Amino acid sequence: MITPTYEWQFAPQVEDADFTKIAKKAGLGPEVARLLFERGIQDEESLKKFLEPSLEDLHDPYLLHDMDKAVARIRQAIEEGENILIYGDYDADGMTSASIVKESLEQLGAECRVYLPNRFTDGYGPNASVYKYFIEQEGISLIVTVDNGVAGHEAIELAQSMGVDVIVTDHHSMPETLPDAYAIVHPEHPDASYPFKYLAGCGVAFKLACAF
Ligand SMILES: [Mn+2]
Repeated sequence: MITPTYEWQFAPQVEDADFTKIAKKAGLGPEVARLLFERGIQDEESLKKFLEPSLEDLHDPYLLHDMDKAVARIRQAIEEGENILIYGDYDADGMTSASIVKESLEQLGAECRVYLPNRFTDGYGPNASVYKYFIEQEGISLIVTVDNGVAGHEAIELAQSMGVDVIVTDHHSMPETLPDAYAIVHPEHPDASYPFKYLAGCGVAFKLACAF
């Protein structure tokens, strides 16, 4: 049997004897201590926060751009019995995002359906012919994108021109011009100052659920 060997390489300047002791007390080896130190966890208090996270530590979801607008529009859709389409993505992030939003909205009494685009026939992100189909054939009057949407100008403008609001929730790179959506919830939106820019798509979806 071959025993694998790993050659970890560390930046030489990050070793900190005091922090290594603190980490050791918490049951962590010196390699983990160094990795954490390198990532900015450098004292007992921040180590405790990292090892024993609490829901209280979560950032306020309403710090995200347009969150209030998104929540108000979805609430209105629930009250008026509108048909909501959750438009996801075909990868792990997109599917988990869609599940989070579907389960949360259904708990609130929403009528919602999920569409996960087909990578080969629909491509990634908002697809104008899929949007058109759901609006014309399935009576959808509100679209919520998860893990996609911020670059879906054409399909979003089509939906909005047909009187259907699109709420974008996404984490992909912000294009220079944003689509003309009803609301854009994105951790990097320049008009808001959400404290953590690196949420995954399902992280943004989770924040929407938290807001409700
Ligand atoms: Mn993603």
